[in-house]
Amino acid sequence: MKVSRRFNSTTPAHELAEFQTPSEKVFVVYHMGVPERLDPWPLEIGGRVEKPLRLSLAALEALPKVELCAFHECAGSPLRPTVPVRRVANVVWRGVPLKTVLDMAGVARDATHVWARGADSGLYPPTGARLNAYVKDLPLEKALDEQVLLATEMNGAPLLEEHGAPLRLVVPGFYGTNSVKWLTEVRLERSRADSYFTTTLYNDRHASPDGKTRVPVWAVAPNSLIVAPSGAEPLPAAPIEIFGWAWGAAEIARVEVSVDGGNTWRDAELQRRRGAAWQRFSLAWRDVAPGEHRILSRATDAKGACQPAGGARNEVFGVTVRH
Ligand SMILES: Nc1nc2c(c(=O)[nH]1)N[C@H]1C(S)=C(S)[C@@H](COP(=O)(O)O)O[C@H]1N2
Ligand SMILES: [Mo]
Repeated sequence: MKVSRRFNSTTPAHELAEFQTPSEKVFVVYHMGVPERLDPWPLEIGGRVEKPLRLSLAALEALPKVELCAFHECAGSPLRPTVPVRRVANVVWRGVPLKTVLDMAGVARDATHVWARGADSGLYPPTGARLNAYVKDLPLEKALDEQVLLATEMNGAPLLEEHGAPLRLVVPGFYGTNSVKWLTEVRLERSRADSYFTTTLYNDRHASPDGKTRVPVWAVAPNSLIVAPSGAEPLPAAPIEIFGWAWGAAEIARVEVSVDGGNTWRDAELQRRRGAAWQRFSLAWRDVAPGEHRILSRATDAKGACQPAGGARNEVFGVTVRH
């Protein structure tokens, strides 16, 4: 395994001004390292299918492709699932819908989950575990969503090695951990994958009502961040545009902004969602008093789920600014 300079990189919120995040600002995360490129690349579709397939990259290239723009969010360290990292981007992906190849292989009637395997293996430094693959799983229903891609391109260019070249899964609406890079195998199964990264790590207890049931780190909870003002520089003269991005598995229906550390909240203007992309919010802040201010943003999705004040990876975002 190779380790690149951008291992677990995070782009600060104030650098995420563009709707489409330029590739050099897209965070890079991997657990064990970047695997050597295999040639030919072995993509297998197996398990509970009518006809197992082995597809070359050329055969995959020949299938109809889809392009879509989707937010991409890392869930943060699986060892610290309640610590927010706001490692997020908004990316244009291009590839063949996973559904196309699952239909070619024929989904068996008893299949319920898709297991996806990456070519990387080795030491996971935070726990000392040695693993023979990166394996994740998805409910079959999600895997059959036409937006789930076998992606070969990112932001209009071939995937970079560190982003999973030559082939990765992209699962819009689910945390980045599910978008398996360096994808070599897709299996249909009747249960969740019994892998280190599915059933040992990446299961939240804190997210369940009783605090004990394990909730897979799949669908992204509503979240937001403030791009400007940044806190790095003194504030310009009023009115100041407070702006940022909000995203989640469900469309965000409302973003509130506080300029007094959460005592009072104002509704921000919010763009409607396009596809699975993040949504811009903004608020003109006119009554800016001299001194220090704590600005917060809080997103609520169309199902009524709201960012909590603390204790979760999607807790309310804050930035401290001076005037
Ligand atoms: N094969 C493989 N795929 C992987 C990972 C990994 O360690 N190995 N890390 C996952 C995690 S935790 C995230 S957040 C995303 C990051 O994708 P990016 O580096 O392209 O932004 O890849 C996911 N896919
Ligand atoms: Mo991640």
